[in-house]
Amino acid sequence: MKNKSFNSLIILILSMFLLSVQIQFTYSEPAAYTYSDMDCSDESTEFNMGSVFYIEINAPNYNDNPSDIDSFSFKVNSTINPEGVNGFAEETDNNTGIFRDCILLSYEHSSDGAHDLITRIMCNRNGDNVTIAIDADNNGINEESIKIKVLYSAENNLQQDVWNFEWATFLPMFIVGILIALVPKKLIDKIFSKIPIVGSKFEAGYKYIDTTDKTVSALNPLYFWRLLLSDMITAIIFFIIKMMLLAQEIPAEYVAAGLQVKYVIFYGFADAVWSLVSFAVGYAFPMAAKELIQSTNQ
Ligand SMILES: [Ca+2]
Ligand SMILES: [Ca+2]
Repeated sequence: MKNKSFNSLIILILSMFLLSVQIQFTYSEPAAYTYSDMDCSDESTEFNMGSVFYIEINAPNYNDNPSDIDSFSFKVNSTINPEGVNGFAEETDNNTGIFRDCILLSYEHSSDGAHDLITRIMCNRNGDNVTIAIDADNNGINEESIKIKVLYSAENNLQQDVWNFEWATFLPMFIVGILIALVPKKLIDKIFSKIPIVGSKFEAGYKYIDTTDKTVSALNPLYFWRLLLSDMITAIIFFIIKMMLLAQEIPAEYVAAGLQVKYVIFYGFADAVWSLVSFAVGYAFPMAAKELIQSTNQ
C-alpha cells in the first residue's frame, strides 16, 4: 500500500515536470494563430467576407527591446490579390514577445498595415482564400503559413451594395438638380401648375411632412415621409425615383440567399437617400450662388 502511494507520488511529480517542460516548449516555439475576437480566445481559420479577424504571433526573436514595444511585418495575400500586402504585427507589451494584428477582408482595396492602421486585403466577394506567410523566428525565411477560408456572406455583400456610394446614381440626379434650379421661375410655374398633387407654388427650401399625410402616403409609403424640398420639387423627385426603383433588378446572389424583400427595402431606401442628397446639392448650390451674386451686386 505504502509502495503504491509512493509510486503515485513519483508519477505525479514526473507528469508535473513533463507538463512544465511541455508548456515551456510551446511558448518558446515561434507560432501564429488566427481568431475571430479581439482577445484572441476564439480560434478560427474561416471568416465571413467583409469581416475583420485577429492574428497572434508568438515571436520572441522580434522582441529586440525589452523596455519598448517592438513590431515586424508579414505577408498577406488572396487569390484576387496575389501580390498581397504587408501586415503589421505589434508587440502586446514591452517585453512579451507576442505580437498581434487585425486584418480586414475588404471589398474595395488592399493596403498595408501600420501602427493604428488596419491591414486590408481585397478578396473575392463570392468567397476567397487568404494566405498569411510569417517569418516568425526572424531568419529571413517564411516558415509559418496560415490558410484562411473567406466565406461568402449574402448579408455583408448586401450591406456593401446598399451603403456604397456610386457616382452612377449620384451624378444624373445632381445634373437634374442643377438644370431644374437654372430654369426660370416663371417657366417652372407655368409647366407645373397643371399638376394637381401638391399645389403650384414654387419655393426653394425644405419641408417636413407628417407620415400621416394622406397625400404623401398615397404617393409613396416607403420612401418619402421625412425631408422634402418644395412642393413642386417633391413631386418631381418622387416620380424619378419611382421609375428608377421599377427598373432595378435583384442580383441573383440575393435571390439565392432569400434576401429579395430586404434587398428591395434597403437598396431602395439607400438609393432614395443618395438621389435626394444629390438632387438637393445640385439644386441648392446654383440657387445659393445666384443669391450670393445678387447680394454682392446690391
Ligand atoms: Ca519589446
Ligand atoms: Ca523563419
